Amino acid sequence: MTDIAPAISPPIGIGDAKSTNQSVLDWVQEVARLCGPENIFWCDGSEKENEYLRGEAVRQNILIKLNEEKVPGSYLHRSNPNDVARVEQFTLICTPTKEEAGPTNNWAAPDETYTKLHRMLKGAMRGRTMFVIPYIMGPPDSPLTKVGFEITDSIYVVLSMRIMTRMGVVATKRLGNDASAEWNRGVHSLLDVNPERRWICHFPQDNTIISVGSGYGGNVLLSKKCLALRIGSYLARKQGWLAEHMLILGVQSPEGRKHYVAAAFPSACGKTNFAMLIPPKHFKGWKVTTIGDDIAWMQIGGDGRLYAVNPENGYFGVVPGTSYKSNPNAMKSIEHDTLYTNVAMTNDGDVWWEGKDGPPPTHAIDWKGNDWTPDSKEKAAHPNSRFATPMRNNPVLDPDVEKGDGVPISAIIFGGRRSDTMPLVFQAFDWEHGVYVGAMMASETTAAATGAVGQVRRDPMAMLPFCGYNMGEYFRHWLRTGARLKNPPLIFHVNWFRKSADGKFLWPGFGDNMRVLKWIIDRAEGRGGAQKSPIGFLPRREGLDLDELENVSNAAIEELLAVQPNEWKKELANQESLFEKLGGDMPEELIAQRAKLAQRLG
Ligand code: OXD
Ligand code: MN
Repeated sequence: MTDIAPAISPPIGIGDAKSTNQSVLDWVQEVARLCGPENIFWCDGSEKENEYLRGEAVRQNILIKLNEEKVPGSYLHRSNPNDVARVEQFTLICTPTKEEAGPTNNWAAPDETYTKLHRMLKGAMRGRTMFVIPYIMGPPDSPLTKVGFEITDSIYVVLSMRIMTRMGVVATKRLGNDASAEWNRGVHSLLDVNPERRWICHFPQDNTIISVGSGYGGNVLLSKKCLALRIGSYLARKQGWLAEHMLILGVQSPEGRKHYVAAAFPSACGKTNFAMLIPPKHFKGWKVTTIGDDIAWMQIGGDGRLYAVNPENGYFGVVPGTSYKSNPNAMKSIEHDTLYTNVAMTNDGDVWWEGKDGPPPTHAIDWKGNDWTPDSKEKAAHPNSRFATPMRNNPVLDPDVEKGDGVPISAIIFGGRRSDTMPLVFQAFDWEHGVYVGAMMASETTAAATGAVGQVRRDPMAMLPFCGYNMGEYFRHWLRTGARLKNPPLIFHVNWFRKSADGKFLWPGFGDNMRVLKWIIDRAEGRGGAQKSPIGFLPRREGLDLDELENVSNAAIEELLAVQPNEWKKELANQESLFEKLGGDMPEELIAQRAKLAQRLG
């Protein structure tokens, strides 16, 4: 399968939705002059356009149409095997000074970087079509919503952006004709999909992104990690709101009381699963609904509470491990109208991956396009294979997902993948302590980014790869936001991944996480007991509803809730790496929080 394709020649009425905003026209012309495409395709986001582009993508061998009966309206894309994940080492924040990007980001000087990128882009789209994608992030009538334009030479990007964003006319309307209006400029070119010429560059001051040399979603759907998080976090600090790597879910009690929570977990740590959780049988009448599975934009409402919107329009989730057992709502969401990347295909044109329900097929074509059988040494689906599916496919989509003002957040949850140290759940004493807890988040790395898997790394608020400015300033922004909140959400930390001494997970996770969520909601309602510990408030065993929880012994629960002083002393020492890295950028408040924790641990 190929990523790079020759220019297409759309019929009249397709690809001609030229912008009427002069600043967009000028920019498109400038990029076209540089990249030299054969033609320019202005997207309008219509169904007619979508059909046409999907047809072209199949014809050009960029997509394979899957079995219409098994997975209606769905397609498979195979990326270049050298291009299967985000590339954090080639992701740059280009601010005028290195200090603005801060010590946790890769910094490069804007002028030099523009020059380098322009050199790479010169003539890069020769013989190709240059697509112009107008899109918005956020519900159409939200004050938080941002307009973006992405230029790309990849049909796969256009088709993915149509799922992941509100694209086309809705965006050109929102922007209007004001040439001075704020909008994000995104330029993407596959170049020759060469890891040596792969750069994902952000210019926060210019509200500009340039991504070259990759076709992988997280690097090239510029709406997502690039705009909604990296540029978004920069704008959020400037404009007084929060752009976070968080899912947003609604949880309703049998009596009809509803709460929303936002939760930050690092990539591939179960955000999508948590956002679509199905409560166990014992929780009859409880209902969990999804606002978003990856990104939250949050602002302070008139009542002093924090309100969140999901800027996205679809889910770009990790496929392997998804099953009717682990996440039935995700399975229902991806049964139709889904764009798959790097999964395996069965003989009858269905999709397959490790961890899917039922036995493996006796033969399939693996993610690289090779024959595969259960005896093959290689995985059939890449560990970071993905689905892109419209959020409207989700059977538990929250009815308020389009609410422009957002939904009120009762609790914020931080969490990582930790084999030890971190108990199942604890509550921070207050906002400032909660910011410290979030700032000290750590997690074992996953396949979502290139590099070693399974190593514990500090990932503050799950934003290490996504914070578009100095992390110390980001913590300060969080501290300041707390001071502005009359009714701040409570802050919690969870860990679904703690293991016993013999390496087995102590907690079943998935639907049973409802038991932890219930305690969190109880706390938010001012009910629900807790015991004070050195690290925060912990549930007492009887404070967690564990009825009908199978195969988890009392000893396991005790282990799950334990705070081991020796592990915590190690944790405190490990935190030093982040304090050292941030040096003078680390806010005083967090230095003091760490000292207080050390004191409490004795
Ligand atoms: C994602 C990621 O794709 O965090 O959401 O990598
Ligand atoms: Mn993510």
